[in-house]
Amino acid sequence: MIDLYGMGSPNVVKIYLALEEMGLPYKAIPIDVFGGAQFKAEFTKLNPSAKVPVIVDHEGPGGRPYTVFESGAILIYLADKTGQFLPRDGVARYDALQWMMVQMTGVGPMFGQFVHFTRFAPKGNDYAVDRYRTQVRRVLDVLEQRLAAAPWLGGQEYSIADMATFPWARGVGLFLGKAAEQDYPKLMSWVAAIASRPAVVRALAAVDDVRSRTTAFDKAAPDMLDKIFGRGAHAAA
Ligand SMILES: N[C@@H](CCC(=O)N[C@@H](CS)C(=O)NCC(=O)O)C(=O)O
Repeated sequence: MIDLYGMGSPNVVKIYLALEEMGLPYKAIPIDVFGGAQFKAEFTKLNPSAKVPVIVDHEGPGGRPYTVFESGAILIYLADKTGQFLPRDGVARYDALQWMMVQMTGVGPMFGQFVHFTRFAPKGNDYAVDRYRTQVRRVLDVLEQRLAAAPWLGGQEYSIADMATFPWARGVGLFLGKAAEQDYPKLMSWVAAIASRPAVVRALAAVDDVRSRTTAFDKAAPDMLDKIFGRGAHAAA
């Protein structure tokens, strides 16, 4: 049994996708991030960086419980544990890993900052909004070109690179406006193909459930948002 600590954010959605695709039994343990649960000692014992997702695999290496944090590390761990969705060796393994790293270092951070500055920053911060919109567009162009050359990000097979990237890519219309989807036809058909997988349908239903059990971002207390975003009384000197 695997415990999944999380809420409904894209980094956590990746892990729901992997657990459902791999057929691993798991228990979802809601962490109320917008209520500040990630800062409690019982959680930082699991992840000193105070972020979700985290998994605890009760049948880890050597048959002992093992804790993994960082969504990319969790995806590799689960793929290696089950022998699924990441080739064991050869160039196919590194193709999938490098495309997964494009998500970890490009798609996730750039979308994350774009959403932060459009949704949470005081109005008028045009420099940051323009910078991160441009970076989001740049990395989406890279994905579009990749998917013109190969059916899946890693190449010929659906892999953890696709699972990592789907949670933000499906939000292109939501975050950039519906018309933006027309700029990425290959990416949008890839999103549709993934969304129709039975494991993905199950995963997204489980995500809806955890969302209903955690505080929504627009219901967070103002001081908690300041703490999470490191601003106001919580800004570093
Ligand atoms: N690089 C980390 C990022 C994790 C992350 O940023 N998690 C967010 C939710 S998506 C979080 O827990 N935020 C709480 C906070 O910043 O206090 C990963 O890929 O797992």
